[in-house]
Amino acid sequence: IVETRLKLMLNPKLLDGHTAVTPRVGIIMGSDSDLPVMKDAARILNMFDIPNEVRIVSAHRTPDIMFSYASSAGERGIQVIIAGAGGAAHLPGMVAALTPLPVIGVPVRASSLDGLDSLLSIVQMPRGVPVATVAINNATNAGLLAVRMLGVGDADLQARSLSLSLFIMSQYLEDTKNDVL
Ligand code: RP5
Repeated sequence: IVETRLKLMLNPKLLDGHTAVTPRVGIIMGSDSDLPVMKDAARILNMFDIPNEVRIVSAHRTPDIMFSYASSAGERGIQVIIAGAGGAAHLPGMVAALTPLPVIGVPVRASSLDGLDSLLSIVQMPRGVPVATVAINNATNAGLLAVRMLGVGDADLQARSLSLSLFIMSQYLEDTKNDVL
């Protein structure tokens, strides 16, 4: 595990789906243990061919990297940041304090408190530093919200993102049909 973590930190591009294109969305997370949850955001963006990058950036373990990532993201062409973290989940809020870009926070269920700690750490931001918080472990919604942000002024992207939302909801209704009958 340690070797994999080191490899990802030294070669962050190993995580990317689109390496040749300028990413429009940055998907960051406090640990590679958040990846199984956070990959859903990348999956949604990839469905729309929206270039994205995935990085491990920890507010606590690598504060310098977090600072330079957040303060340079806009200059590099990033338009939306999706930040996931668990436990004392300070990453989305600290990033939002360093960039004018919209930040979407994903509370990751990582500890014995079942994700409530992550949710409260991310959602209870002070006035003036906005973070759009999605449900615990719901990186799919973070991806969809990023698509909707990028879709402002882009009717085609708006129509496609609505279709995908409707499709996901219809799947959910299908999956839960037996629970209500
Ligand atoms: C947070 O602590 C991370 O975002 C992760 O959700 C949690 C546990 O991290 P690891 O100990 O698995 O690296 O900073």
